Amino acid sequence: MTKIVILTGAGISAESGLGTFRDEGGLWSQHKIENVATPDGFSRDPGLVHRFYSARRQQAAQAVPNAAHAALARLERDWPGDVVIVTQNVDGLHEAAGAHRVLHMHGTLSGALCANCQHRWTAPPEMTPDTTCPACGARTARPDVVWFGELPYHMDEILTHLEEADIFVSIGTSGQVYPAASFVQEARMQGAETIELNLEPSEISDAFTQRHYGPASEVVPQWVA
Ligand code: BJW
Repeated sequence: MTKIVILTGAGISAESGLGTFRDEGGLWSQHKIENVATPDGFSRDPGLVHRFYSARRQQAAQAVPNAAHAALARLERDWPGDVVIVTQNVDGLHEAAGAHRVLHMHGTLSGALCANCQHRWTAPPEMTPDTTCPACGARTARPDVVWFGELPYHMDEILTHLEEADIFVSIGTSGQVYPAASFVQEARMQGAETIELNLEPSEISDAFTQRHYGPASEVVPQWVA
């Protein structure tokens, strides 16, 4: 049974209207990473960080999956072997398209996490520094996402999937953020075929044995077909 492990990044959701990070006009050209995507930035100005994530949460709630998300959900349903999607994305578009085996390594916009007692709950559309934790009552609610310097979620499970992968596919990610950027090497070490599907060659495109470039809504359905 052939096992396919798929890594997705912001590029797969770009055609659903959600901005990428590092493309021209992307989120990191409008906001300083150290202010909105680090624990220190949150400590300095939680209001700014909550505004950044509340706006993205509301935007993601309006977004609909595109043909690339739909193709992966179809692959998961129809493939006779195993298909696992590891996403760096915090939107819920893979699930909205019908995928079930999705590991959100950088968390989700729909989640809230208490920095005091680690309780998790569904985030309201808008959070502020006054949002209280329903478990401990502290005003220490934060988005349940993974910032720089924090350990991504599901790492043990992801590494096991990579060890078992026959095919590793990377879709819509710039290959600039670790540990996701090293997954292709992990998969290669196990002898997997490695495929990059992206708008353009990424920072790590040389590591892939097959490469196809173009918008995800075109190259992903073509690859799945
Ligand atoms: C299209 C398209 C279309 C456009 N169709 N394609 C020095 C060396 C090595 C590592 C480090 C280092 N210093 C620090 C580190 C570690 C650090 C890191 O990687 N830093 C780098 C900047 C160097 N990493 C961490 O801190 C991570 N934790 C960690 O390492 O813990 C230690 C550890 C881990 C494991 C084992 C043991 C120990 C945590 C990283 C957290 C990243 N968080 C963010 C924010 C999440 C919440 C949120 O969404 O706000 O995650 S940052 C941001 O980048 C977000 C993304 O998931 C992530 C990756 O971005 P992505 O998805 O690749 O987007 P872009 O914009 O970069 O690229 C889009 C791509 O799509 C482009 O290629 C386009 O061409 C393409 N595209 N339109 C197809 N239509």
